Amino acid sequence: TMLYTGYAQAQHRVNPDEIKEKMQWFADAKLGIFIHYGIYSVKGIDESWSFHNKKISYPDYMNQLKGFTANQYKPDELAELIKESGARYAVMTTKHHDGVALWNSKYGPLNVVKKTPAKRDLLKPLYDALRARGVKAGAYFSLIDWSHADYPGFLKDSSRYQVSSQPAKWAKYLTFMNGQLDELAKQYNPDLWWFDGDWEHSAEEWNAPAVRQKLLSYNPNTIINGRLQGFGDYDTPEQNFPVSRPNYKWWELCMTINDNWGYQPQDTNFKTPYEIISIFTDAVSYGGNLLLDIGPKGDGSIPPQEVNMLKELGAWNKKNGEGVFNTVAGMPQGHYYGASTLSKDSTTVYLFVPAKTSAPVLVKGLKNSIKKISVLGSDTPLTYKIVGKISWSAVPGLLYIPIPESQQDKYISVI
Ligand code: JFZ
Repeated sequence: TMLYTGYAQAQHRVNPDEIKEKMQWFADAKLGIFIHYGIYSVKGIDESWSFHNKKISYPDYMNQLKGFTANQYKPDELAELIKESGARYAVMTTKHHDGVALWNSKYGPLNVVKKTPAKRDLLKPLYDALRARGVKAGAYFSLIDWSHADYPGFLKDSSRYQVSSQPAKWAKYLTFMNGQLDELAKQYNPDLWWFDGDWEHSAEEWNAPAVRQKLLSYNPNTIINGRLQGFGDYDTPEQNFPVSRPNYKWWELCMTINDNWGYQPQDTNFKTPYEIISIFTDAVSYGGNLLLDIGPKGDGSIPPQEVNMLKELGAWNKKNGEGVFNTVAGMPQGHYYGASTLSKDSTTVYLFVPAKTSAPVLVKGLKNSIKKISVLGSDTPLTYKIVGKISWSAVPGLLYIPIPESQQDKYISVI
């Protein structure tokens, strides 16, 4: 029996050396906000999966189109909230597995402009508002489209066909899908593409290398997530937190604030700010990013608990962000029993210390001399003690740092 879980690292078919430059903003960004917004938020049910899993009939699911007003959808306020959280990029669901596009696609009738009372493009104003604030704009796009007549149907339906048995039908689907990708690329020029649903078909069936090439031809600096059957730029260990440092250079943990991606009123299992900040700093200490999800209500307003979470995160980042943004992964395990990061020039170590820590923090195996130890947000230097230093040896000894409670953060202090 295993006492621990890992996560399966995706196969990577892109040479990291060739994408290093364009990946720099992503490596420095650390925090992104994921937005799952779609007609599923009208009834507050599972995005797409509810009809796929037959919890609701397909017609009843699509009836939500009629109730999708987006009349409280305020892209400027949303972008402001995202900016305030400290996030440097946001990823918006342009189309989920249900096939409902959030822009006025000329490919097929199923979009919120043509089919809902919202009657307008929901992407453009958000992307503009984000960019106006220096926040990168990402597009989530589901490769799967369970509403399209040429797609091999719902997973559980007997109508599902094999691509190899109906190549012409599949080719029609790919034309449609690529048409939508062209529209998104031309109209919004995403800084990042967040593909989803690649598991239903192989790289060959998706034509994944061609999709990648096409998007890069529109924008050579665009970043593509890992869910393109290995033809993406970074890894995505969803919900499962990696217990050791992933060996692919760039990765992003995506996570919900409660237990669902989209808005669901009965789900009140919200993580606490402490939990989110510890997950966030843990990810950063392993060299990764956190993509934290919010699910606007059907009318577009953001649930108050999520607004509050983003504000708490923002306040924490304002005070402690020096230890997070533009840093690199911290010390290998064994030096310190917790998360740490390093400044890019390797002159500063940042230690993350949970609130109300009464025992002195212990750091082992430091090589360099110490200039100063302090808590972010406080000017008073901390006193510390070196134990076990042998005068004639290069072994640096143990460093003990007591942290007065008066100087501690209410969630996680950065030393
Ligand atoms: C997918 C979607 O099906 C889901 O609705 C949501 O949009 C989420 C962000 O992405 O779900 C997944 C995809 C991959 C894993 C788990 C759920 N995974 O790799 O563990």
